[in-house]
Amino acid sequence: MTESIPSLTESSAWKALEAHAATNRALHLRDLFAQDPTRGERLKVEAAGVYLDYSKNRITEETVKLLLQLAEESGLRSRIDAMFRGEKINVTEKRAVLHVALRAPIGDKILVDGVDVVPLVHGVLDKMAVFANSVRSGEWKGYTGKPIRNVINIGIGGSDLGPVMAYEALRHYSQRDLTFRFVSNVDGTDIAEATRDLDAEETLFIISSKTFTTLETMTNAHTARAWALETLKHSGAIAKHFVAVSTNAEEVEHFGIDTANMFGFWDWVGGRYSMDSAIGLSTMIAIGPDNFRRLLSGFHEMDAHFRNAPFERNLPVLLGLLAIYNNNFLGAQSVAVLPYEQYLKRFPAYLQQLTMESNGKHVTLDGTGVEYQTGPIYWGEPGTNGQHSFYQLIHQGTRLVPCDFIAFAQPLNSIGRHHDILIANVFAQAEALAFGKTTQEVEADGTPPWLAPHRIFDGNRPSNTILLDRLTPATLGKLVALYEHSVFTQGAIWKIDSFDQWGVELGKVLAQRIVPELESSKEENLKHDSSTNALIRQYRSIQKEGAK
Ligand code: G6Q
Repeated sequence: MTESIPSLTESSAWKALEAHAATNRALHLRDLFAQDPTRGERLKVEAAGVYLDYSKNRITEETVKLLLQLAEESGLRSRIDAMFRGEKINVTEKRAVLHVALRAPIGDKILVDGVDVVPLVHGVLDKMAVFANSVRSGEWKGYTGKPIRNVINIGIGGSDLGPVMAYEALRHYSQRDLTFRFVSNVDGTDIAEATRDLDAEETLFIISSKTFTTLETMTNAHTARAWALETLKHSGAIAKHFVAVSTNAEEVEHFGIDTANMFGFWDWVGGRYSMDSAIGLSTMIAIGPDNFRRLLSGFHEMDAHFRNAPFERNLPVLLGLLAIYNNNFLGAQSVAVLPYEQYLKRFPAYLQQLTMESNGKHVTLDGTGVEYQTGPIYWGEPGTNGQHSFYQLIHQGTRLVPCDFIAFAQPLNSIGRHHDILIANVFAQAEALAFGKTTQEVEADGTPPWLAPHRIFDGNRPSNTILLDRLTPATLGKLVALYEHSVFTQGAIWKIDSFDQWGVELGKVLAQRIVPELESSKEENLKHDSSTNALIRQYRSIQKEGAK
């Protein structure tokens, strides 16, 4: 039982923000910029090598003041301290939330139930480094004596999205003679395509699963084992071709993996917050232990900034507060994440889980239904591709879609004018969204009156621009931590548990019930609703036809 908590909507800051937003609705970014020529230089924060321009939001200094007041009144400061102290702030699962301990430097002390976890974290990192180096150097041999050339991570959700995003993001730094693949879906196509052109003698599987009981992962792991044994024949080969990342040693052993080749983590690491734990083993093999430590130091730099910087200069706090303003006071339902960096092509998918699994909640910590919108929908694609597909709706549609533009000043592949063109586009998009194109401007172009309405851009569409110097392991760590803590900030203000995920349970349970019904040839009484029953019958009859 958790004690009841005060209503957010009754707080004076919330009420003041409601009144403020009502009067501010008439403001246009064109006017805000015209009235204050230094706005773009002032409404920005630069810290930990990250430049956040938030001036193109529909806000004034009063808005920021009220949002900061909301943060104070919501007890954000004490929530941050509680997380860093290792308190069990994941109340429904009675767990500490300590992904920040995964990147704490040696010498820091973070206690969970009286035990300092920092040496444990570094112990696992060291073990990962030895293993990663032996695979990278070719010293680790497969069962038939060949070095490993292919690494396949099998995992799903938090045990997949972080590794695949980080691999893609840091591909520039990866050892190019190794092939990396990521299998997550229980759809057999995923594992079939991942293995079809590989030689089992040169392939290493990393079975990444915190619980080691997840249906999709275990189904894929067993298929991988059968695939490997088809070539390698002997069960003794498993020890050379399968390693595990898990918290469940018993199940790992049961699967047949030597626990000497198991890399552990802890129940205080949530799946979607685990890419920098042993779940990052594939990342470490790809980029090497030194780069992995640089990634961790980037995370840590943002952690320290989040913990120590005053809220008015605190990047994650501001990003979170702006998201709250757009969501709760301007009625925006989503946030578009638009990285202008091809290597970040999986970053929006990664953020979807981080943000939506964390903050897609309908009750507060004490179980009371919320009276306000919680987590917005995060979505996106890399620029400039998105400009030629869905940006139309962002510019001229009827919905308000706040955008987070992410860009790097220096390219990793410097080719001709590509980078200047890329960055010109990102700046231009934010400019176009904010300022639009007026009737006069359209008419001045010589547009005939009948066409003019179609060519007008209202503008006043909010965006943040996040600019970093260069995509490196360290800057990736900073970027991920920035969003992790922005999610934390929003969840703390909404008073929800950002660290549980009960919403994914029901479908899993129902699927377990339906599997045998699909496989059964008996016409037993199906006890679902009429729609589900009919779908099951239809599936069976198509299957039967196919089998003829
Ligand atoms: C993340 C979720 C979820 C989890 C997967 C995989 O926060 O808990 O996405 O990561 O369900 O779970 P396992 O790692 O236990 O296989």
